[in-house]
Amino acid sequence: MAKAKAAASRRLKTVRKAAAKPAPKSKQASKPKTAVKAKPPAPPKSRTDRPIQLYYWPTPNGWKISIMLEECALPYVMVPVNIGKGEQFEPEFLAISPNNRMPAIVDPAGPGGKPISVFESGAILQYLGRKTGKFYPRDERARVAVEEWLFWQMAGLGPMTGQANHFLNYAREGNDYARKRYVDEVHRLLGVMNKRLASYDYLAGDYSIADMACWGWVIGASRMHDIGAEFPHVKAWRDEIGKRPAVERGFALGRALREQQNADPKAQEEARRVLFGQRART
Ligand SMILES: N[C@@H](CCC(=O)N[C@@H](CS)C(=O)NCC(=O)O)C(=O)O
Repeated sequence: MAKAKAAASRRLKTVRKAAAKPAPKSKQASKPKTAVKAKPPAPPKSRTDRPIQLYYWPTPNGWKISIMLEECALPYVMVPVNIGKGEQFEPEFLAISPNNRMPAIVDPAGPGGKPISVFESGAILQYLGRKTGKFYPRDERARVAVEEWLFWQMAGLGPMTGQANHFLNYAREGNDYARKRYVDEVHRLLGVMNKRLASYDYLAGDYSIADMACWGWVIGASRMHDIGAEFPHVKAWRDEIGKRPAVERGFALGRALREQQNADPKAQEEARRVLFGQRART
């Protein structure tokens, strides 16, 4: 894992160097003064030569992007960011994700063929959707529908389920009010989703980045509420999406890393110290 990270960090440095110093045009155009035997031009690099780097840990926010990359069959390499060990605070990572949160990506073949980094899972999904033309329609009405449900996830379902999980699993003592507030809010949101899915197969009509954004969070919310009994349309949607081969692969990415950490009480203790009680760092 450390090796993969070091290699990715080297790649990132190279990528930045290339981005910072484009070859001057005059140099690109210059011709050798003396006649030399012309070499055949190098073949154009295939997309697999320049995979997207996915900075990732297996959580609902990370799965959104591994699922989208799998759905689009985009070549990528996963760079583990062990958030339980504080790797999200490493300067190399903060340079691409200043909020010290994963996921983030570096696409060496960004706009104009130059590298670009993107943080925030919603922005990454939109970027990949625009790049590939998949799961993010161009038609304005269809796009607005996707964005409504994408932002609904980013501002509602994700944060509320995250808070509910915190108070259910990590801060039980004396927090009845907070626990009820967030668990209720997740219940309300599942109700909104259930109504929508009673009339539509997917949140925005067709399967889209909005569904990919919500799916992992519904997996988490399913541990809080009996969705089979109360929200049958959400359950049917969850189960159907879960059977998609790309979703299975994206969901499985890095699972062993997390299981390893969960099985180690010392690592869990360290993760709590790193993840909870964060304040601004100078
Ligand atoms: N709004 C961000 C949230 C990302 C986020 O909260 N990631 C968590 C894991 S799910 C993380 O990196 N936590 C590290 C930390 O708390 O220091 C996004 O959607 O990308």
